[in-house]
Amino acid sequence: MGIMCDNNSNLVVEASEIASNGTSLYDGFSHNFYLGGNSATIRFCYIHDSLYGQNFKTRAHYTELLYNYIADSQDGEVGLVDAAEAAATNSHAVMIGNIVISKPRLSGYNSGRFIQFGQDSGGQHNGTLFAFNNTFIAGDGRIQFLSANVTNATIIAENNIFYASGQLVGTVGGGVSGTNNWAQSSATIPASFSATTTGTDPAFVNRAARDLRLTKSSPCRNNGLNVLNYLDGSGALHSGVPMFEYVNHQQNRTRASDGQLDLGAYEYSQPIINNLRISGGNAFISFNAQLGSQYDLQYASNVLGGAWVPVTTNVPGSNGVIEVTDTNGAGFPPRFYRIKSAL
Ligand SMILES: [Ca+2]
Repeated sequence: MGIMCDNNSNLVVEASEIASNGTSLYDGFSHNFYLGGNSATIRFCYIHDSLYGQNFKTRAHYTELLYNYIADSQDGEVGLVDAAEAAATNSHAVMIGNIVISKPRLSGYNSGRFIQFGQDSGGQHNGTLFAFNNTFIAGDGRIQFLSANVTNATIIAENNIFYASGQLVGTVGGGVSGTNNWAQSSATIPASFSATTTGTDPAFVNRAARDLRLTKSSPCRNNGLNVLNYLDGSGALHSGVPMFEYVNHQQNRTRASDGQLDLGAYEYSQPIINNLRISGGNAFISFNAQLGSQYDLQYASNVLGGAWVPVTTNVPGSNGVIEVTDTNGAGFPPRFYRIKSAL
């Protein structure tokens, strides 16, 4: 087992890597997380490669999974199941801004389980899983992304991306509904899902390398609901609008905002020049960059019809502010700058 606790309350685990736990001696029963009790918040964590079980499993009353990267379990990515605590009213869970990826699992293990909300020991689960702005990637088409499997367990999915399996829903329990999600054209879209965007490709930066940020042409841009609400374990209403993004690994950044939420765990944002300063004869231009992109700084003497000329090209991005020098740039008549991103 990785982290196990059967009676936690207000547990917070953040910015941690929990990986490669489990033993064949407890095949299917040893997990990276196995919690129970009242409540837990897991955020900015890298939870992966549960060897013989699930990546995250809990029997607690209330669970928050926020901006985590959960990947490559052998038997299920997220299991939110039953115990006496989950039979109480308001036994909710919320997942915001997570990247969840499964691998093709070995024979003998659960090939379809991705996110299960309900029970596995015959008890009740009285609540709703609220899943907002997550990016879900299946290891193969056997995956059933969302399953609720007891009468009073329901799931509400909004602003998510479902990719690489057409089975958005497995068992429906008390009902699995959604709106403003992205799915492949070949997916089976339940009647309980509305405003689903479908297509062939969400246009990630690099799907094979698991860089699941959106490119400029992504159909997932600006299709999200801007108002998202969930209930906590006491039944209080909160905004579920994503405020952060997971950064590989165990880091985070503020999610950009352009007034219209994109689908999935990442908001597309164009680089914006945020400072220009002069020192000696040189000009220094700063902008917010992201790892994995490349940037060109260009100038023009006249923005109306003037030619844009590169100052420097292929500046590798890093997460944070980059400052580029235009040597002797202060010595010219009016000079205008722009940043061009490769993505
Ligand atoms: Ca947007």
